[in-house]
Amino acid sequence: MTETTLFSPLQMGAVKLQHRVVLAPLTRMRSEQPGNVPGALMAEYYRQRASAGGLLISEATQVMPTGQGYPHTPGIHSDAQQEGWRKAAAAVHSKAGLLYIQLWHVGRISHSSHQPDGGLPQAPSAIAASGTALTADWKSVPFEVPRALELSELPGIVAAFRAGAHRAIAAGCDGVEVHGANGYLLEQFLQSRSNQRTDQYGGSIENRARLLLEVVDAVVAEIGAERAGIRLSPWGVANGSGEDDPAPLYSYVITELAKRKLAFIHVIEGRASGIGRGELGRTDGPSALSLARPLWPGVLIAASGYERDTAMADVAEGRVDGVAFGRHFIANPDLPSRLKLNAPLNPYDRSTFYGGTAKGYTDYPALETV
Ligand code: 8OZ
Repeated sequence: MTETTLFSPLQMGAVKLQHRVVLAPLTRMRSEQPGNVPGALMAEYYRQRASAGGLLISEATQVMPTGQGYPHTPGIHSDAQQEGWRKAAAAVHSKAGLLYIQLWHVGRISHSSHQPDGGLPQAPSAIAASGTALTADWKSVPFEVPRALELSELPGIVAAFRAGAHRAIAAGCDGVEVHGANGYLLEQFLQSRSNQRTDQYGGSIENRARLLLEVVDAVVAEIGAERAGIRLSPWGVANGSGEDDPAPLYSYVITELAKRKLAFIHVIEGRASGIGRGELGRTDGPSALSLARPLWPGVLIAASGYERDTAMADVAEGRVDGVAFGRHFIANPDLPSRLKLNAPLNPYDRSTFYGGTAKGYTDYPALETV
């Protein structure tokens, strides 16, 4: 039997990947205004990063206006946004790549300036996140105390994720990833620090996992499990998230997800907790991969500060099936071939990660032009 490597093909639900180098979902805040519409610049960014049989997971994309938490993040709830994603998907397909849309609701990580009615962000409970929100006019301000969602509002949120999945496929995208990580709404429900509800969506692990599983079931009913994945960050600390003992909670969640036969689970390893905010590199924490592997028989993708050698080793040793790269993929549009060739990587410029223009977005050179 030939050894499985980072460059071996992989059947993942409905699609066959030709290698295992995945574009991680990366917030870049460059959608067109007004309307948070993916434009030609975004299509070009994804086109540059596409490769034959290579999986690209889109930046987090709000499924409803109240689910937005940052300026200029794209949505997938309007016809114009769907049309924008159609152009991005076509651009990726022109290079035989695959585009999955990450479906997102930020919950309490919003600010009233993003809310359509100027009201408070919504969350499981009226508990503010620690840290600062980024307002619609790009100012950092302390998080507001969110409004606890009424029980009667939850079906609307589930329906918005379902509608987002429908629009993603209607736009020609290949699948979706439900954002269940990094302190956003679905994780706020999962974790007891942000969920103090006393109804059937709070308290026990089963209750806290209910909304996330309802969202997954709705997405699966809409587009099929073979086109749906989910991202989780069991030991993450982003956006004030956290669970005192994540293992029992996430063991339950992953066991339930296994029954649903999703195309993939995508975990953020604890060593990159707080990813997007800095250069964390701890290696002493518990491993989401070790937790998930025995409970999850399907495709497992991981992200967090991977380099070529660690990615190659984790795949070769069977710890993971695919590896998502963020910062290196920002700076290297042709990352899969660079890794295959063991070519040098362009350095990334953190100052252009969020917002702005083509600078630091579509102007990183590919290998031929270096
Ligand atoms: C960095 C900045 C803004 C949003 C995440 C969607 O952490 C994000 C995000 C990252 O999942």
